[in-house]
Amino acid sequence: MTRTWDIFCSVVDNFGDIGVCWRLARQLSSELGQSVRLWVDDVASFQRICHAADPARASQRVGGVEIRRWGVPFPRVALADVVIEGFGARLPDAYLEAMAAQLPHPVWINLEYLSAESWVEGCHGLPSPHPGLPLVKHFFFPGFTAATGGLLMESGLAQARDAFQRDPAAQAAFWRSLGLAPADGDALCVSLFCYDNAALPALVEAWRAGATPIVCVVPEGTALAQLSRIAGHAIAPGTNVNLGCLTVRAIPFLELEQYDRLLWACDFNFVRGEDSFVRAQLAARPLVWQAYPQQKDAHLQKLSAFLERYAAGLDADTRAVICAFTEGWNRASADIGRHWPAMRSRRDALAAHARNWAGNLAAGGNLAIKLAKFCADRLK
Ligand code: TRH
Repeated sequence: MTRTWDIFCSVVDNFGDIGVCWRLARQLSSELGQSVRLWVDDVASFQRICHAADPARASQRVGGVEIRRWGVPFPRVALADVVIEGFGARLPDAYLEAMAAQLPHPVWINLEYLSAESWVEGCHGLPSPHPGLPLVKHFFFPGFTAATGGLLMESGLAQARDAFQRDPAAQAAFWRSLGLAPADGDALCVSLFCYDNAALPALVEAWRAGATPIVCVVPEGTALAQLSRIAGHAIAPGTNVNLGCLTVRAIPFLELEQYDRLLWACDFNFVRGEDSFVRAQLAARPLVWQAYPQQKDAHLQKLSAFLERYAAGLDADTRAVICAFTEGWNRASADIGRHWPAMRSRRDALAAHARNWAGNLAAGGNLAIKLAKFCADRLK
């Protein structure tokens, strides 16, 4: 049954929140036939991941979704059947009051951040009554097990990925679309998307002085700015820089679909936050995750919980290698370069594991489908 949905997204400082909200909006609309309106307070950031969006327009349709600029004052609009606040984005007061006045009340969901921690299973789906209004919000947690909300995965994704990864011509066409030649056969191709990381200079040094060539493809942003500082000069998107065995290929920030292809095309992907982290897992290639840094190092707990799940299926030696490297990366270890050769030499085991892991991700469920069912049950 077609329902109306309002998804509210506040772009804090990065791209993860809008990346997730946009993916969800698109899938609800294109695959589940829902009528979706996405309210975003920063359409310019949205345009970076979706070029069809026009920041100058307060209202537009993109890919079947109505995109509305979320400004102040908030306009009077018809309420949706389902209201999603992305990651605790605070709903406009007028909208909230209208929700309380309307019967039946819309279903109200807070879409939470992803975590592999076990407490998520106990909190997924819990109700939270509003302190002053006759409204109940439900917490919907993405996650890796059937007792959570699952992960965002559009249908046909694995088939599209496999077709691309089997097709050297499609990969060459992708590299050409970025103005690049495919990396030489014996070079290891790595994509780099990270927060400012004090471990990066040591890793670059290990790559530079390594025994085998490495091509590091870096979209414009924090990582490229840090690499520029390490190189001692600005590295512009569209240019290459050679540092010993390392070639840095700077590229523009890509649209979501292109970024997926980059993840599919590389041998190792360094990713961060939430959405690139999930996409790298779905890319079925080895990954190194940098968790979004939180106060009191809370992110390190998230990291351990993920590594515990992710590395469980690996042999003991490879498990030790991926855990040591990823922990070093997240703890900004100046010693990270020492761990790289082991990662490099475990490439085949890590690649086989990444394929298995990607194949098993569906076991936790498809987030858009689970969310639609969760809401439909409450709208009955
Ligand atoms: O941008 P992020 O650091 O987002 C973070 C996290 O979501 C974090 O949980 C949140 O609290 C914080 O923002 C405010 O990393 P993330 O989650 O990987 O999102 C990046 C998005 O950008 C993702 O949707 C992929 C997309 N992307 C592109 O579309 N093109 C690119 O070239 C790159 C590098 C990324």
